[in-house]
Amino acid sequence: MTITITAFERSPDGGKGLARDTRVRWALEEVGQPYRVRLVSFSAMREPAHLALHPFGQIPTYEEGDLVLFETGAIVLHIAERHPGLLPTDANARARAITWMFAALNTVEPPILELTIAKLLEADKPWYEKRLPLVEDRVRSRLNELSARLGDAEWLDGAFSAGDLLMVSVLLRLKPSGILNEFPNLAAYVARGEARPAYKRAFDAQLAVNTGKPPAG
Ligand code: GTB
Repeated sequence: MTITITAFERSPDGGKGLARDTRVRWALEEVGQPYRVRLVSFSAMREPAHLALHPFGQIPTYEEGDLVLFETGAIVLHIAERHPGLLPTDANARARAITWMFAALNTVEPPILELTIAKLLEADKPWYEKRLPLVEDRVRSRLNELSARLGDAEWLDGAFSAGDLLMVSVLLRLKPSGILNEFPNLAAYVARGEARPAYKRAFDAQLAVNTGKPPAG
């Protein structure tokens, strides 16, 4: 059955792979499932046709026959449950990998998002300079804990899983801040994720949309 996802017609990051369709593309590339991409403009996202797919008028969405999904975490979990490659077969290891998916989205991403939003929307506010170090320290505190848990392991719990896919995706948002480099094992972990052929294919595909140039190779 054909899989169709939605992505920004023009991503605000110009193709740095930070919009959440990259996470879904990456998951589909990891499991080797072909997919189509329907590009949507900001105005089309508010239209009834898109709101029928996504109640909050956002991307990404996922369509497969009669099934329509929104929320990146749910989409990646669906892909991982339907196709081998992103979740272990052992029940306990599978449950732990899913735990890492939730940890990435519910525990690690919120302070990172707060930092992104502060830099994007609050830089002209009188209290910005005073607040920024507090927000950055909340990120550092989470990274410190994550770094301690990862140690010198390659991935969070055994083989690469959907938990790593989401954790790497979340940490990638920190690259421009330089904070990631304060944690060499996390920086290396992110680099390992970015080096995966499936990630490269996903990244190149979303970059091609945003630059108008076809993916290399
Ligand atoms: N919880 C939802 C999910 O995980 O799927 C959140 C989805 C979401 O935030 N979608 C964003 C969106 O559609 C795009 S990814 N925004 C438009 C709107 O809400 O009207 C967030 C995003 C956008 C842009 C960048 N960037 O340019 O760097 C990074 C991340």
